[in-house]
Amino acid sequence: MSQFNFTTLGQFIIEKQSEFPFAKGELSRLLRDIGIAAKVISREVNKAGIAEIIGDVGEINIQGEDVKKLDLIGNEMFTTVLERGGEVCAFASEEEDNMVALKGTHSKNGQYVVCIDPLDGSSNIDVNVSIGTIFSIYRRVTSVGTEPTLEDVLQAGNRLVASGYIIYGSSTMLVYSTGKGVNGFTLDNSIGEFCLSHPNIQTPKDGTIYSLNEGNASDFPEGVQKYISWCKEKDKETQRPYSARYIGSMVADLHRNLLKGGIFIYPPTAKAPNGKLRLMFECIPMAFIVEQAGGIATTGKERVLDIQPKELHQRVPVFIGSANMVNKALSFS
Ligand code: AHM
Ligand code: MG
Repeated sequence: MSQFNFTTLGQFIIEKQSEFPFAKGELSRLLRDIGIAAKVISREVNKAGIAEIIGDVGEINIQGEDVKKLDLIGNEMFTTVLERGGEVCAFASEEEDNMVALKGTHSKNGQYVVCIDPLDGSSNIDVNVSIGTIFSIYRRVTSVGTEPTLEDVLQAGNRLVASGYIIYGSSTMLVYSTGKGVNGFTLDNSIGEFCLSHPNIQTPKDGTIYSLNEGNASDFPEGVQKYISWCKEKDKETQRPYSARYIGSMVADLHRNLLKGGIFIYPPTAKAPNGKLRLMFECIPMAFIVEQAGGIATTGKERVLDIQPKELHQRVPVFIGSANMVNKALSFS
């Protein structure tokens, strides 16, 4: 293939629009806007080390600007881009207590609702370890032109229109799905474009990686403790012992497991009896991607995408990843 024969995210989105016969282009524009926000956040993430040199968070830097936390920058970036785009009427963010009705000129007429975790893996920001952005898109349930309500946001994952994530790692990648498979794009900084690098991602049915915060093991349910012990046993046929890999950034942990095959678990613990991860901002969007790639995502009791959310910041336990590995883990409980 010629080195000039690449597909950018923008081109790909437009090509795929024909798969939705009645699409008028709003979703395409929205996805393009998310891609733009991702590029700006990627730039800011790459500057993070330098920002520290010129001022600490909460201080005024030498240019007289407030030094903001990266997660707040991400939140502001998305609010601005979505408000200007006009396709979105309401937005909910891990950084905001309540749903935000957007105030752009066309926002009330927007058909879509976006949930976002602008910068996930916050404990890794200051130490140059991969972090990510997670997004999900729903169609509003209230009438276009009216004030959006919480009902527009609190929708089960099985009603998702699209979801995706951006990983700020050794390179920046955007991975998304509109329910017809999963595609991954790598940011080529030299041309400032996300280029299709991982078409039609399928996650292996089996894998040899288990990812969870084992420091909490004494607090885990018995079934999870037994599963971890099983992962560490020697067995040639099932390629055990498995490898333990845990970054502490959900996006990075799941991205690796998606490509290589693996299981990620955040079970209930004494400190977090419903698990730590948020249903709307982390579990649903990642579950959609993993299922679209052929994997499984469950709380241990039910499919993540079938949960009817009760509140914005609801937390749930999660077992997510390669189908055979998740089923095996569940067989211990
Ligand atoms: P955050 O939203 O405050 O960044 O927390 C979410 C992160 C996930 O990315 C990651 O999977 C998890 O917290 C790690 O938690 P722990 O440090 O308890 O292992
Ligand atoms: Mg988060």
